[in-house]
Amino acid sequence: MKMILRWFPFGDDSVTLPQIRQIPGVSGVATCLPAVPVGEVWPRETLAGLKKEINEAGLEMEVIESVNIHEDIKKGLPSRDRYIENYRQTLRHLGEAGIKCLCYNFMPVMDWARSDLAHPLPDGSTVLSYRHDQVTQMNPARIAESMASKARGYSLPGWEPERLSAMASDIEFYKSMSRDDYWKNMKYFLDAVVPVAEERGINLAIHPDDPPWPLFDLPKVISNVENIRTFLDLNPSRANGLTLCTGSLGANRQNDLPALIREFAGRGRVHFAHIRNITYRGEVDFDESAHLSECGSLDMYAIVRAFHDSGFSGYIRPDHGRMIWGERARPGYGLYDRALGTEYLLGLWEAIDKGARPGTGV
Ligand code: DNO
Repeated sequence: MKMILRWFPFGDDSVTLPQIRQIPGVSGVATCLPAVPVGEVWPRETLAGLKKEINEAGLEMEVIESVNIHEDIKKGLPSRDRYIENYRQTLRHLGEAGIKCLCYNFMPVMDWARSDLAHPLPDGSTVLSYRHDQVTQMNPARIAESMASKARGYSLPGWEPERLSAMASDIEFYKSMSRDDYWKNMKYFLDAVVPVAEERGINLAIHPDDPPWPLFDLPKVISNVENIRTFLDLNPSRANGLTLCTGSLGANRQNDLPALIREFAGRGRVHFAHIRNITYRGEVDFDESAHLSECGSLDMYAIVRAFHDSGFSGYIRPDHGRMIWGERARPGYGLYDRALGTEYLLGLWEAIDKGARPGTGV
């Protein structure tokens, strides 16, 4: 297992590489090239320059989060082949840059959604929160506006400005598409990119839908044990795997996270873990919370233990943290609470690991 932190390059992050280097137990970062328009090839020179910068700071660049997928691929339009070819070329460049794991998502129109990016908690911190009625009462453009207004000037991953203008018409488009066709488009994409990923030694790790239920009637397909099984069977290669995000999948109370982890990590199909806690505020409402079990509704010990017992050897990152101690950062991605979360997760891991090996435990 390797512990990493998400980091945004080219000055679009309040957190610096030297700061990340000082978090005990963190070996590298998950990063991206935010300036490349969705669908275009990621240039090998830019990747090489970024790798050099990260390596010189004493950290590894083995994970990318994310190379977003052009909407034409999800829609199955004839133009998809050009974008898929670009994706294949990007994978080759990522391989040359030493990337081992690529996190991406196949959510239509929008990535994650929240109703508030600075919801106050009783301890004086703020967190991302989700109130289903508020989200569904807004149209996507209003959600985007409201999220951007609380983003403190940082870009919001997955809410790139170029996607926003087409949102309303894209939502209309998907109304006429069956779930079956959506799966077919996913398989078409996977069958084209998985062989290149295999050849370049990259594990693909799809991120679950966040929240894990349909919004605006859009198809949502990576949200529970059944549809994840279906997804993995679309292309049986080990390189076709998952980012197991406990906060996303955990938002649906029906999802038994430890069981899910044991099944999919046990099959060697989880390559990346996003570990965070949430507090249920209703059937489909939640606040994000500090990582500690007692701060939220998820049992973090059971989660980390399920990863450990499954022989998980991929990457883990603490996921969104609270905004604490007066920090001003991209919502969810400050330094302080993610550093606290990292140490807590590493502490759980060490205790479980030593307990599991006779003679080294308590
Ligand atoms: C939100 C993140 C997502 C994730 C993408 C992967 O904070 O978890 O934006 O990076 O879904 O493509």
